[in-house]
Amino acid sequence: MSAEMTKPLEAFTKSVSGSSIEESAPHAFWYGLSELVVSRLADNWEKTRQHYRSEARASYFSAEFLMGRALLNNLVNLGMVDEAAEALAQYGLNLTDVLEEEPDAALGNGGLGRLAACFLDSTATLNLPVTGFGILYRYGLFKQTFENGFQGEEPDAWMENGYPFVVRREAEGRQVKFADLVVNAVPYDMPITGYNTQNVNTLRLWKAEPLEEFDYDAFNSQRFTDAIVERERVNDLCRVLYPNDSTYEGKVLRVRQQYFFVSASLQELVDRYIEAHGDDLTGFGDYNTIQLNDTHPVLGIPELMRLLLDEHGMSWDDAWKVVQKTFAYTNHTVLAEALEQWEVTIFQQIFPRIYEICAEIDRRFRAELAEAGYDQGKIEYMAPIHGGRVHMAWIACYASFSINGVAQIHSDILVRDTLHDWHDIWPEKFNNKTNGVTPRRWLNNCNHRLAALLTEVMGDDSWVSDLDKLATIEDKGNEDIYRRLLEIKRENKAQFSRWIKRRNDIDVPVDAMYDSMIKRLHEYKRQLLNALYILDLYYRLKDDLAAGGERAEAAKAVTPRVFIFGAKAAPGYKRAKAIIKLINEIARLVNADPEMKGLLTVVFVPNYNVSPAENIIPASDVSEQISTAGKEASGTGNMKFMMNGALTLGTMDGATVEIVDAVGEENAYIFGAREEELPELKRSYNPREKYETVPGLKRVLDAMVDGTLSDDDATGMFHDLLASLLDGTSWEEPDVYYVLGDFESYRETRDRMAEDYKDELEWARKCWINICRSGRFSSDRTIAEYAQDIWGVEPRPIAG
Ligand code: GPW
Repeated sequence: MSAEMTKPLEAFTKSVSGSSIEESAPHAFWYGLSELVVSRLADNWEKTRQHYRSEARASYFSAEFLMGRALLNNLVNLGMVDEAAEALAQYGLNLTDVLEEEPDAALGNGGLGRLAACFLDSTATLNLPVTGFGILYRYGLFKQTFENGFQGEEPDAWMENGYPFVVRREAEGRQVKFADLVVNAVPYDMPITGYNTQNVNTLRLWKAEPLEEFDYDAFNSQRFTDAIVERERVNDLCRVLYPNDSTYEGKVLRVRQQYFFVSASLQELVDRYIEAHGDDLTGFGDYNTIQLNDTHPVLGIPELMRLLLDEHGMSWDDAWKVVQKTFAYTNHTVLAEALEQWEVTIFQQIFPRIYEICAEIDRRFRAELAEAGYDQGKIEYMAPIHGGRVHMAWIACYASFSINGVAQIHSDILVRDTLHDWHDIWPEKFNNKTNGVTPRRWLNNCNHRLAALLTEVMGDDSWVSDLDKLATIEDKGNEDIYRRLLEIKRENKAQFSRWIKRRNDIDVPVDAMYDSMIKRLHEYKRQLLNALYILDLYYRLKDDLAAGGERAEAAKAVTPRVFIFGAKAAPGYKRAKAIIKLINEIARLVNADPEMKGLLTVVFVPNYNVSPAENIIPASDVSEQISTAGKEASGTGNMKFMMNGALTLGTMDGATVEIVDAVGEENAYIFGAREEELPELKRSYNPREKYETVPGLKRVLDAMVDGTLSDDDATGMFHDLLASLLDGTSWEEPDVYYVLGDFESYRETRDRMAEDYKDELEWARKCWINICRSGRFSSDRTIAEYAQDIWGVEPRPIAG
């Protein structure tokens, strides 16, 4: 252990005052260690910044970066884990406890934000000149609580007690101007380290601050409260992450946030270009690609036009050429409710110049299409501005040179349906980039037992930065390895069980099949289908036990199951909240039944986030990926489970299609209607008939409203849920997501899966195949494709 390590730690413990050393020690050590880590990477960070300065680069613009914790990942990347553990041991602390002190940086909602975080990790590991740009929200995604089974929300003031992994860069601030407000944009940089590489990339998060702490004129002229109000208006800008996943909310504050961070980022990119290449900006797009993470940063398009036209005197035609060389757009959903459309009046009020530019883009678009002979109806539909709204996706499609979906099936649906008019005109823009996840966080760091086994079998740890290498050890699978896999899974379950006991005082048995569904709560993801199965299984087991004899014996011999849920509902999404309450009620019913003890356990992990996922995934046997086919653009949790040796129970949707392609249908459990079958199936679909005729369905659906499961009367939320399945509403057909349509197929497949689990060696063999074939789902593969096909950037290692 080096003296260098102990010194800062000592300094930090000594600086703790007011509270007993035992209580404050883990947090103080977390803080001290984190500061030490940042100081150790500072030189390479600065070197990397300089090294990237004048060459081609890519910028990843995203309103969300769901980073999770930073310390362990950085300790691993800097080779400091043993050193840190030894130093802490001297003070009677263990590293795990210290790591648990770190708050999750939850500056994102779900898959889209987590994807951005995995991508940054890969850019550093691949030494690629890529920078992330986003917003430093003061409050991340809300903290979820359960009160009598209902979701409650609390603010997540994640930085309030200090956060060493962002560095304020005062001198690099910019101003962002709105019609009614001018604000300072101050960058806070987060270092992004890679595995086995020296490069340290940057995530730049902008914070809005008042131009001066106080408006002293207002202050001095006794308008004290005005001065405060103005200051708070500025602080409001970055105060909170909007908690909607895959739905847009047309709030002025949200559009301000979007403009704020893209304007600051673009000003910087333009200035940096001028520093390196002079003030003729016609070549800007040769050196810069900006990847738009969905439509949230699409205001960057008119903003770059504004900078080129108004601040740098370029002509429209030249400026537009630059824009069309610069932007690339990633679409992450085909759900209509997610497509951002802003009221024209909002734009006119808060940035009239941006509105003017959008109107000119719209005018030229219409002229261009009319010239090419398109009919007025089509032009009107595709126009950037129509029906009193600005359509962000249409601006993105028009201005970008690349448009990509996030899994093959999703990209195919974009071409065929969602964006088919654009594809007709500009087919060359379209491409697919199947998502990936970083194997550092999602295997090496969160599942060290499995990581050690893989390294042992391979003879080195090269798989950590080249996951395709796992394919080379597939044929080393044998009984010994399968037994060790089973033992690792068991230890991970024991660890999960201790973690959830400590965190939420929930008891979970270790010897059971762990079946997990962790993702945002959405009707299309169909947590409700999962819940209906569990309730149906419960009733079947109860019947069998009551029947006695052979039936009871068979019931006692079923595979013991632990059903794990983790999910946040958007605070305004009533049906999603009803489903959370329903699952909690089913959990209460099942867990309280003495006959079910050890057989069925239902756990809803509160406040699901990145670090809970790191505990759940390595312990899981079954990965629930059960969205209505065609609705989940990709999914990324599916890949994390696969890497950790869980088998997929899923529909043919998103990247699950490609997982099945990789492992073969015999090494996954696939059920339900296919995307291409659904339109026909739905034409003659009658959910009431399913309710009447599918054995068991009536019983579980009735339980929602006959008092068996209670929504505590006041709300009638379970009645609404049931009605959404059976009756629909004036604006929606019944059971839009085909929950009852897929129920039988789901039940049959899930029952079979539980039976198959009993043959543990055969099960483990399937797990091994899943692990060894997960290489293509590394975000390193995805990022290499973005770099090659879209960004035109090459690795630029600072060393060697
Ligand atoms: F609606 N996704 C998300 F497309 O997490 F913008 N939040 C979002 O707001 C959107 C998409 C948006 C998810 C997709 O639902 C998921 O299928 C995909 O794997 C993920 O983005 C990353 O591409």
